Amino acid sequence: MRTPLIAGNWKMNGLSADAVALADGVVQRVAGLDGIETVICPPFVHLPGVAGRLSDGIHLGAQNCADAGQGARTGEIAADMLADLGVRYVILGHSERRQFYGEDDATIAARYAQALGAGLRPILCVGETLEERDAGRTQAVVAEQINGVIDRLGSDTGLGHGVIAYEPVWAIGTGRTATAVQAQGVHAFIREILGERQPGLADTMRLLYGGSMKPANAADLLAQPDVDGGLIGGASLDAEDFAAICAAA
Ligand code: 3PY
Repeated sequence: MRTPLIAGNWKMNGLSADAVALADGVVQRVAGLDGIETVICPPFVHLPGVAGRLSDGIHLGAQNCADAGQGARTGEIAADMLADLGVRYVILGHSERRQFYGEDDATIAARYAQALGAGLRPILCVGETLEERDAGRTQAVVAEQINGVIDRLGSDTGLGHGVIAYEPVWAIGTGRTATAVQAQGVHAFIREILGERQPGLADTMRLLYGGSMKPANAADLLAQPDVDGGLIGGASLDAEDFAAICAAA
């Protein structure tokens, strides 16, 4: 039995007062919901402010972590610094990181290892571009992104501590969403990959759908047997919308 997980990716939005108000709004609406786990991932600078507002079952997440431990890495944030603030989850390999900051499977794997070392739970994002989907390469791309991380982690991967988010790039920030059938198809394929890598993992690892999930389409997506939750972009900036998605999980 996989507990549904709904994570809000606030991206680079909000000043400190906005972050606290949004966190309060989410806690107010979501705290009473049983049987689901909720994560909110504010920008780094708002983590301490938001940390003080959360309640049971609502966890703190970060949007990235460094690919190395503390030291000479100007502008980066080490995984243990996040753990120290009470962060439990960390998004890794989001398509915006791959697209705008050149992150590839090697750096994402290094970040993943750092996250595990600090006791964080990585949310590994994978997904194809529209060109790749149109060329029939969705499965190849997703498999390459997952195996590209697992292969670099070595034998005791600790993969089961993490979560995978399937986020088709063409559905991120575009308002377009994969249909429930498209999402289910890729999620089922990801379970196959996991089963081949580690027996048992296919049944236990949670797979989230991300890419313009909103109250209007959440129930349909979340009803799919291999969709265990969502990584929510724009709709996570509205406490009511985010809570409605949580309620649908
Ligand atoms: C989106 O829904 O746009 C996202 O990028 C979620 O991470």
